[in-house]
Amino acid sequence: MFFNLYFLVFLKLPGHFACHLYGLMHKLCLLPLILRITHALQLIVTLTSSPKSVGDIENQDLGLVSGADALMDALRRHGVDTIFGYPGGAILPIYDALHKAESKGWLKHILVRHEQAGAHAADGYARATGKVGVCFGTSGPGATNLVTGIATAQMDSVPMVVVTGQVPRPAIGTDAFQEIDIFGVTLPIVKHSWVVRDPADLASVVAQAFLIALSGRPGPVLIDIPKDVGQELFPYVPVEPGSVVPPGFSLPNLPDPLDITSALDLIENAQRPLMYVGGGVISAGAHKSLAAFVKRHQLPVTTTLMGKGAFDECDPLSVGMLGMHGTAYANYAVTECDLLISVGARFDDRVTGKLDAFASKAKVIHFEIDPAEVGKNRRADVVVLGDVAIALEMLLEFSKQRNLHLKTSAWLERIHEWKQRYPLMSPPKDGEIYPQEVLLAIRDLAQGAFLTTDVGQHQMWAAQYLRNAPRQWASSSGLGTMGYGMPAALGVQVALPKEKVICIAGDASILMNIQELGTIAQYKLPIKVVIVNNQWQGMVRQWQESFYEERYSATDMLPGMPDFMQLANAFGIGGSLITERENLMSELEASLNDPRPMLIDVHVRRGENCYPMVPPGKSNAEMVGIPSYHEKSAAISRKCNSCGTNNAYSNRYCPDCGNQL
Ligand SMILES: Cc1ncc(C[n+]2csc(CCOP(=O)(O)OP(=O)(O)O)c2C)c(N)n1
Ligand SMILES: [Mg+2]
Repeated sequence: MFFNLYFLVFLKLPGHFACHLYGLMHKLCLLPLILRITHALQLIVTLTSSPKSVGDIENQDLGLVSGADALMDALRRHGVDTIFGYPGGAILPIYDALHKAESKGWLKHILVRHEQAGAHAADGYARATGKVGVCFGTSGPGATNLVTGIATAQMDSVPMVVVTGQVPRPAIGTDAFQEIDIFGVTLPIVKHSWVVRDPADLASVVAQAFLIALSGRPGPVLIDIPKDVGQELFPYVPVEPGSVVPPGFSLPNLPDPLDITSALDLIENAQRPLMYVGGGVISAGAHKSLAAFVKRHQLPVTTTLMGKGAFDECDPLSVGMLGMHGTAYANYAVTECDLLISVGARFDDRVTGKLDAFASKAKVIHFEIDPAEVGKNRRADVVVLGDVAIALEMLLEFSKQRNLHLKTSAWLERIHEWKQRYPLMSPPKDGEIYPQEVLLAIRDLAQGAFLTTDVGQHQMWAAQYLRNAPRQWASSSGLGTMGYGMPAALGVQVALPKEKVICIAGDASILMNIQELGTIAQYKLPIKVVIVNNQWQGMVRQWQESFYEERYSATDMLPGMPDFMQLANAFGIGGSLITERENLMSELEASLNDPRPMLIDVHVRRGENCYPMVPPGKSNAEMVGIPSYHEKSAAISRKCNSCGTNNAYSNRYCPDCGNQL
């Protein structure tokens, strides 16, 4: 058993360096000693922490400061540059301090039009940057409006600090105006939470909040601050980031070399290994180590919806996304593999389908940071607990030392055949605009863009057809929150003003946070919102068609569908309506390149279904909606100029190397 090394993780050393250092210390038996010293140093820092100069607060010789001013100082010390929020009575003292902080240029506040959107914006900011997203809301309805955003972040392990105003301390428990026990309401959906009853605790709570939100498996934390705590003057003592270690808190252990060795034993003996990669690889910044390992050993890689971008989907080793709407070849690969190497993924039911049929021929290695995930859905033969970036570096180093040579070519050839036989559907080239075509057009026109999505068929098509780098994809995966896409895009664009940000929206989802067009207009955020408009709650309609004998209960969005162009106009942003196939490319190109915020409404074929699909309760191999081999083989006729493989004629992109045909 090994000990935590706070300093390695805090310093975020490059994985290979940490790995060597770790090995060396291990050899010299220095680990326990160093641990004790760092622990002691941390305690000393905590107790004697002398404030660094930030803004005016220190210049007042740490005289009396309001709780709200102390909060601003503490946030600033933790590198916060942007807060998304909405004010109200109980949070007024904090907004007053924010006003001062903003005028000094410490922080920027983005006024969203609904607290839920503020939480999603903070979430988008965090996913795109890897930093903690911060949002504010007032007590009562402001706080309850945040709940969906907090749950969305919790399900997808997104680091967030949520600050809510609360009624004054004497009023707590009296059913006071706008009193809600938001601490109680959110208990199951936060990583940790506090009600701050003494302003003197604020600095320490903020330090703990950031530490907890970011460390280990990231997640949202909540700080509930009664109004009078924000108002009270007290002798403020600033606390430096990372200098307060909450009771019972420990950073994840470093991966155990013995587990890495056991993992390599399994990998060495596998005939048909498959890497199964989730969002943990992105949040750990482990994508480079992953690529180095899989390329050296020629391992095929499938990614989850959260893991999209963790491995280059244009690489021949990629088999794309697996699961309910994954590629046929990923689902066949996971069905046939004899070793599944899971990295930062959690065997979610949308991935596994029928659990006992999932990778049923395979042994499992589980690289995981959160002990609670181990064995939760699928028993693993080898578990490597700890930071996956360090674990993958160790895996690579150990495999080099062992001179490991895997023979995966026959297995890769088999996967290659599946890719050729069962590529993703290619939309016809005439008639109505197919929704898939919209995504293919965006792929052509906006390479390198940051992408966010709403929830539904368009989300799955976006996952299937679009390509992105790590942190360039934000989609509510675990909770599946309609209305996530546009506010998340807003958060991404605020964080990265120079980047192209595109929200792929559904016509039903977009209406759930449509008011954010106002925020986009106010801050002139040049986001492009593309509505894949099938005038249905398409995904639910598909289920009704497939499993409820076409009884379309409450899913038709045509009645009451707004004129999105008039809406864009009313909010003062650009609009573009695309209804004809001939105009799709040219109008989309013009709109995506327009410097203004744009609402782009593309009318697509109404009843199109999203395939492949693993029906509920079925195994991944039982997916429906893939063309038969016979149909496909008749059409194989185009050679890819880049990698030379034969392709179905209708393919726009080579499923093998990702190049345009
Ligand atoms: C807040 C919320 N309510 C309900 C659902 C259930 N749901 C999942 S997809 C979907 C339809 C989405 O329709 P749209 O946004 O038009 O996307 P499409 O499937 O048509 O592409 C619904 C209602 C959900 N995921 N989130
Ligand atoms: Mg729709």
